Amino acid sequence: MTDSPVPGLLGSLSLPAGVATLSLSDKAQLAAELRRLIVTTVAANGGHLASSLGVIELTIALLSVFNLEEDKVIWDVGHQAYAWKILTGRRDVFSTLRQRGGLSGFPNRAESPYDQFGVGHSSTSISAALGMAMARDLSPDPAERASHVIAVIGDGAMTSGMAFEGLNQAGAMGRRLIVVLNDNEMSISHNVGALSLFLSRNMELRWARRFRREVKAILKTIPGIGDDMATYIHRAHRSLKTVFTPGMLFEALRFNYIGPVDGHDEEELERHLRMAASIDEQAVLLHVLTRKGKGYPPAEEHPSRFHGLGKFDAATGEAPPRPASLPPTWTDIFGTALCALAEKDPRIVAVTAAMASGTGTGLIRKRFPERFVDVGICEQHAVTFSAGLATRGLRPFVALYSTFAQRAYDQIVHDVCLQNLPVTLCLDRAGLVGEDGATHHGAFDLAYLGHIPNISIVAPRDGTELQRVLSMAPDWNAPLAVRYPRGTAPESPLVDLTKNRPAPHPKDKGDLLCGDAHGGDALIIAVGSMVYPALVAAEALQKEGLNVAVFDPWWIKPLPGEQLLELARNFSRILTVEEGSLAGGMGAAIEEWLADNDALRGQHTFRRLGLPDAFVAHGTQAELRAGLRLDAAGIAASVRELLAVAPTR
Ligand SMILES: Cc1ncc(C[n+]2csc(CCOP(=O)(O)OP(=O)(O)O)c2C)c(N)n1
Repeated sequence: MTDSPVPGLLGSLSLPAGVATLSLSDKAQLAAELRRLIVTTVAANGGHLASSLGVIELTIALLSVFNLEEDKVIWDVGHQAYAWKILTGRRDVFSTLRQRGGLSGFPNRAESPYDQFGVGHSSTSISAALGMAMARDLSPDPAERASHVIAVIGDGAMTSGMAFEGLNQAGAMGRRLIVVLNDNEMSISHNVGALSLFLSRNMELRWARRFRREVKAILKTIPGIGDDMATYIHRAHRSLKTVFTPGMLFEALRFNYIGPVDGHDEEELERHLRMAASIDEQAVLLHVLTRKGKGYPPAEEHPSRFHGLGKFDAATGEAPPRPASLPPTWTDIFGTALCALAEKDPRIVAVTAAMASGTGTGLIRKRFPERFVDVGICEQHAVTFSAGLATRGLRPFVALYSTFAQRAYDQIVHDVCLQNLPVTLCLDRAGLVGEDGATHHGAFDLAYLGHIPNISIVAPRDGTELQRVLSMAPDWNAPLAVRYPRGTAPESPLVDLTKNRPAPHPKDKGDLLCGDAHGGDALIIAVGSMVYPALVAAEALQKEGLNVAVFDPWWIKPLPGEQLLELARNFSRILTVEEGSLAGGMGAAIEEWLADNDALRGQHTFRRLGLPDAFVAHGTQAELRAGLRLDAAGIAASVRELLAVAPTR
């Protein structure tokens, strides 16, 4: 017996080893208890629900068949690993999921020795597992050499080029490796692309179906033999369906294919996992069919809504109503604005990488399906595909989360910027995203874009400015990046962009939002999400008798250089504030610009607020921002400190 706060069989087990000792009926009870614990925890904390519910039996089977002290399980993306966390030593602290100081929402090597590989971004599992398999084979330790390496990857994650790069090498290397393909026919939304058609449970080659229909129609017109021939064609088509199986694809890649197996039948799963483990000297792909949201009716019914969500009522599945007074989110404003612009401009195409709802491009998909493309979890391809569109006169808007666009760095450099193509990168979730944590913060986009020639970068301070920059984008004949954070946007009256296009913002000019350009006690240069907190800070400081100006450069690249030089002449205390990495960020660029122009002199004190040279963990956005002084109180405190420092230069 344990003294776990978790009731039932789950609470009484000694984990992880106890799972393998259970009978099948006990495992069914364990699965039910896991589902309950996961639903109630996610209802209280928010998180990824439907995917985790879909792999409960698979998780129990992995723990039953493999010896986790030796064998290594690598989860792809890791958003589905909640049962894994509970069963591998984190049951009693599972209530802290995604909370500051609590469990991470993803597998994390620092959190548990059973989390063999840190994840959050998709499609890394096969490559990482293959690396581990090679290391195992080189090991002098016989126990290690006998161990198994198992990658568990979803059908959505399998659409990424990186997964195929791993498969390609794994097939050729001929190492012992198990890839479990968790096929629930869903990415966040329905899965896309030719692979998903290939894996489809009702797989029927579309060309074969059309061929049958058309040939049959012709044959029926031939008197005498037509009917017999039509029956023959019908039979031939049925046999085609059995010949073309998903296994063919993987066998062509020199994998041993097993399946498909019912991923909710514990006994079958364990039998097939054992079979997979018994195959030597060849990589095995075990194809498992699961249902996203399994066992929780609201999630089974709405798997996309329950993919990742905030708090909700566990009994009903209903989320608390959104207060009417809450301003729209940045994502909503982006989606609405892009749709309105597309209405007027037939060159506009929206491209996203499996994130239609997350990026707000679902709207344009509905309204102009022919000008919406979901490429699957393929950020690199999304960018180069957009570059191709741009060469032919179209105006692609690539909507990606800042963190996932990291994948496409070379495509942005080589395919977009080097050719100076008019692709607009729309980087959602730029800055601290909150509970998803270190893997998901949009910390680096200013640093990874800022040094690329030809690109312009804007971080609008509110919804009005977001609509302004988006309105400018179709006529911007060069690469443009727009970054905006997760959450609601301040001061965001929606403009009907089909009727009124806001005036373009002048090039090389920023906005002095408060204070006097001729001087004062201090100057705050804040951008994007940090502008409004800076204004609140300035107001508070004003009440203390301090005269603090706030400048929004509007353009992060190219910076409004002349204006900055003039401001530096008039202010000796300067604080820059941005929600992005300090290294390579806006503050660094401003400091370089001023230094290169001999504008920082002995009397200057220059300080930067932003994200440190460390990965920021999870917590609410407000907690994380406050912890890094990226809120009004922190900015005001930093200005006070700035004023207390004697000039150093
Ligand atoms: C590089 C990257 N792009 C986008 C995402 C966002 N994302 C998280 S899970 C997911 C869908 C994964 O689908 P699948 O692998 O089939 O797993 P399922 O949720 O269906 O179990 C996506 C697109 C990500 N994590 N990483």
